Parts: sequence; structure tokens; C-alpha cells
Amino acid sequence: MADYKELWKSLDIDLEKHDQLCAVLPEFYGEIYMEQKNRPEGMNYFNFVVSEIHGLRIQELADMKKEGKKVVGTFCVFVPDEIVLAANAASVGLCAGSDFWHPDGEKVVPRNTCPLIKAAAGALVGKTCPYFSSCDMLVGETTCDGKMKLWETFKQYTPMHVIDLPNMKRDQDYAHFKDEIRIFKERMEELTGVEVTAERISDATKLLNRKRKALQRLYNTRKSDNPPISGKDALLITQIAFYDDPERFVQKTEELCDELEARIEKGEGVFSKDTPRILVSGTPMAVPNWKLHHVIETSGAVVVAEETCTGVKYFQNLVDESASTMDEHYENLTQRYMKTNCACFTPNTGRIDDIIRLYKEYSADGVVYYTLPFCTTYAAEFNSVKEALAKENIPVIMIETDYGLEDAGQIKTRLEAFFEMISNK
Ligand code: BJ8
Repeated sequence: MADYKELWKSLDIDLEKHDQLCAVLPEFYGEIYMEQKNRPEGMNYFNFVVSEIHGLRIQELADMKKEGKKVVGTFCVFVPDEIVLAANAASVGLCAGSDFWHPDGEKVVPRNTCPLIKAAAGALVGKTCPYFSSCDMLVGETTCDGKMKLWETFKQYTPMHVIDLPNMKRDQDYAHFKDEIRIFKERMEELTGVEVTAERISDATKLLNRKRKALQRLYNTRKSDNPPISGKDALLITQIAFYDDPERFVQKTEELCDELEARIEKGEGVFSKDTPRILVSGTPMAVPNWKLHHVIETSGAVVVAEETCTGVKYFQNLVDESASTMDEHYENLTQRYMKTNCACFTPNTGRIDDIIRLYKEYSADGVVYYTLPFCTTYAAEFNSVKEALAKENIPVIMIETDYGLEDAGQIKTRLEAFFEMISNK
């Protein structure tokens, strides 16, 4: 990797601590990713992105900022990127997936907090993530209690905008969210000095729909009876989608899909055809949280899809492109974003329908229900999901785990027993 020390210094990064982070990632990535057999060639681009994770993309963001563009950091798939792009700003997903950031996080949020929140807090206050430091504004949302309180802490460190996401899906909630999109548009105009016109939102919508379609195409290849790509690699691509340049991301993902489709034609896959197929459902997995997928795929199964925000929730619904007025855009964005079935909603039966539909679409053999500790909403929904899946005769196991690797062996043992059980069905 080129020397980015000066760039990091200009972002006020704690270089000493940051060096510790940079020292562990290559080995960690190497063990988890580079030892996979029969990887598609097209993964080279994504390997490169990871190798330059705090380098090239940060340099690109710095260059954009020199040209007067703004950078906005987000934490949830409910933030409409269409508005960010239409304001000529770049959007980066900031959720953090390593316990490296927990000690710093614990200085400002309670110890008994969701690992995702603790890591995000640590990345910001410990000054060890150049993505956080590149942002001109962070955008939070009112999804769970932990996040809501995090924004209050963050406000002491950085400009913040919080989108008030309703917790129900009644007509008045749709109207409320539509108004929140309008308010967000005004805040983005204030930040960037760029007028967000209907035409600009149309252009941004088309680009983001292309990104969603590229990811849909990628995930469709996983429906094959012999998936041409591992679940781990597919997860990585979705994680990268949150911060890569969108145009380049679409191009590279499409190129990879050409290769994957050719593999399917030739009957080439990553695992053998009788490998148990797993649908993972639950809380999002931020970079570099590859733990569960790694354990699953080294314990005799393959992940074929994720009902998560770092999976199909990110791209399965497109925005209607027919709008020509601002009001039509707000309406179309509202309709698209409110389709997401996050556990922060009540009731949230649509999520159960999604899990059953995805299980069938991807010909899965079982569901691994994943929750991060202290995520009450996702943990609480397990009971109703389990009950609904039992009626459909769908096997499910719940795994609650944080970012640490101490319990990996225990999880492996439980999963191996589960995979054996579903293989004998
Ligand atoms: S739409 S899943 S990205 S809120 S931070 S809720 S894990 S306790 S992330 Fe999420 Fe938006 Fe929903 Fe998706 Fe639980 Fe942790 Fe809260 Fe979390």
C-alpha cells in the first residue's frame, strides 16, 4: 500500500493507534479470504479495495473535498442516498465491525451496548477511522435506543443530522417519513450549497438503481445449485458497496457477474453440490465482521443469501424512476424505503414473509438467525420467526455473538450439529 501517512495526519488520525489496526487487518483478511479455494478472478478487485481500505478511497474522498464536494457518513439503510448524491456529495456507510474499536467506544457508551454501536463510537472518538474523519456530516436515525443515544454523544464531536424514522407503518408514518426526506434534502442543500432538483434526484436514483440491480444479479448467481461464489465473498461485496465509488462498483460487480454466470454454465462451483445451503437472517455485519460466514463455510455449509442490511435488504427494492416533480420523488423514495422490514418496526410480520420467501428462492436447507448481543429488537423477534418457520418445516438455529473470536469454536460445534441434522432431513 502506498504511504498515506500525510493524508491520515491531515485527517487528525491517531497514527500510532491506527498503525495497530492496519497491522492486524492483512493477516486477518488473508486467513479468512485468501485461503478460500476456487475463488472467482473477479474477486481481485475486491481484494484490492480491502488492501487499500484506508488508502485509495480515502484519497479519493480527500480529492473530492478539495473540489468542494462534501462527504456524508451513514449508519442505516433507511438514509436515502439518492438525496446525498443529488446534493453532489459522497455517501459512506460507517457501521463498524471490529472489537478493535471497543475500548475507545466504552469511554463514551455503556459497556453493555451493541458491538456495532460501541465500535462506531470508538472509531469516531479514538480517531482511528479515516472514513469518520473524512465526513463533513454524519446522518443518524431513530432505529434503536442505543443508536439514538449515540447520536447525542456524536453531536459533541461532529455535525449530525438525525432522521426521525417511525416505528410503525401506518399512513401517518409514511407521511411522516416523507416529510423527513424533505427535511433531509434541505439539510443537504445547506451543507453543500447545491440545489437538489427533481432532475438531480432522477439521475441519482438511476445510478443507485443500477447499483442495486448489479447486486441483485450477483445474488441471483447464488441461487444456482452449485453457487459460483462463496457467501463470504458475496458478503464482502455488499459491505464494499456501502463506501466504494458507485459507478466503479457497478462496473466491477457486473464484470464479476459475467464470470460467475459463465461458471454456472460450465457447472463450476465453490463447494460441492450436496453442501447444505444456509440463509443467514438478522443484524447487519459491518466490515470486517466476517466471523459467522467464516465459521459456517468452514463447518461444512455454504451461505446462499442474507436477510440482513448487509444483504438483500440493501438492494432488493428499487426506487420507481418515473418521478418528475419533487413531491413525486419524495413519494417514490418513501414507498421504497418503508418497504424495509427492520426489527425496529412494530408489528414487523413482513420480515417473516421475507425470510420464508428467501429460503424458498435460494433453495436453502436451513436458517441461521444471527443477533449481536444487546440488540433487543432482533433477539426478541426470534420467537415469532421460529414459530412461523416451524409451521413451514424450516430448520432454524439462533446464534448470538459479538465480534470477538473467543466463542468461534463453540459456535462451530453447534453449527456442525445443525448442518448434520439438516443434511439428514
Ligand atoms: S434497517 S438493521 S441498518 S437499524 S445498532 S438495530 S444491531 S442494537 S443496525 Fe440496522 Fe437500519 Fe435496522 Fe438495518 Fe440492533 Fe445494534 Fe441497533 Fe442495529
